[in-house]
Amino acid sequence: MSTSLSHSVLNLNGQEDGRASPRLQSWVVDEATELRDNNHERFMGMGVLTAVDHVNRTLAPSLIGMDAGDQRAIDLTMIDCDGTPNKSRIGANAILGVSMATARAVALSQGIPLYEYLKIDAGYLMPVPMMNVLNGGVHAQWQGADFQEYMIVPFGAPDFRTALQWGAETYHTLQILLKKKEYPTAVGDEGGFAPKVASNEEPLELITESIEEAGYTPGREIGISLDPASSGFFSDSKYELKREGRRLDSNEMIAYYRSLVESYPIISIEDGLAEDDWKGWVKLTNELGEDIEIIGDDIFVTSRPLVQRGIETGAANSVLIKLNQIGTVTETLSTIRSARDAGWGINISHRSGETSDSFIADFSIATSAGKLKTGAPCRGERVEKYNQLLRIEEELGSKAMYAGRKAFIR
Ligand code: 2PG
Ligand code: MG
Repeated sequence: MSTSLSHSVLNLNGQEDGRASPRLQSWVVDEATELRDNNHERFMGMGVLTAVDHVNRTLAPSLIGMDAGDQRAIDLTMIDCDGTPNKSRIGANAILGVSMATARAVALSQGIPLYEYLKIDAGYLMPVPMMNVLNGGVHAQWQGADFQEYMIVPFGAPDFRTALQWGAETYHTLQILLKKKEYPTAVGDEGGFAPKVASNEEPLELITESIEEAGYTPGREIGISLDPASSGFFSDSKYELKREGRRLDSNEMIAYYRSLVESYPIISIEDGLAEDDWKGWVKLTNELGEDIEIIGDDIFVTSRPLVQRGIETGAANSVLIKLNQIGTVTETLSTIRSARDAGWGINISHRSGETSDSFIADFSIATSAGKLKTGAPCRGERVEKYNQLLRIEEELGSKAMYAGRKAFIR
């Protein structure tokens, strides 16, 4: 019989014996460091030979001989080897690579799927795809909307494959609509279109129209999720909406979001306020948290203590989970557990810079997250995650359950 990861996951979260690892508890601070060579002779400084060297010369000697099935011990050993709060010495890219490869290797050696090996509870919940069909902000070189991501969320579909179909149809309907309006349909970093819209509201109109045009009901079958990534346009305590020629404070931003939520089928807003604007987040959650999910990405950076602070202060009701923000599988699971215990929503996420690795597709099922944000149905590195979910759903057959609307806590 295959073993699963559950025992070590429970331990790492301190749920069984009531104690969290002090080593895990003490790590807070910033996003984990992605170590680059900084040698401008190669790849404009972005090479990773140092990180690779750390895998071979520092991590390997410490890990060889350990039980690969004890993910927690493997990850804690690497955390100790690094010795910094944000993995800046060895590099989170080195550490996470080993952490994920370890899980994959054990799954392979046991002859079980990765999602099965990583599974932390019963059942197989297929995630609702959150598909970023219109890109703005830095992902569109600040040429389009100020808001970074406009996602369609086909939660009303009966299963994942149908959800993907609805999403792909809506995406291509949007393309036709943009062409009609003489917008270029070149895509941004996450495969969504990146038109030079006149306001941050215009994409919402375009997307709602596309959902209807594709034959679906906005708000009942397909919702909209926003990631304004507002830290990117926050300065001197103001949110600068260049596209609209306005500078708003937190309260005005919240009022703006309220008006958008009342006019469009928005079901969640991620990073509606900046990562340093904690007071604003509490107000935002008080104001809108009963109606929609208020998701924290930059503010929590997948760090358990920061999520804990968010829970205690009521700064959000949902968290975005990115493995490479924190740097090990163990710590990521620990953060998920804390958020889930507090009744928060869980959103597993890709990065704008991605590879075709599909670990997060399996991970979303293993953690019963119910939602996976991984871009438009376009560009190989995004589509591969969706393809992996199709394969898994097919393999699971009647055991697969589509998370649908209940993936959303609101
Ligand atoms: C985000 C992500 C992914 P990035 O802000 O949520 O969509 O983007 O990887 O650029 O942080
Ligand atoms: Mg984000």
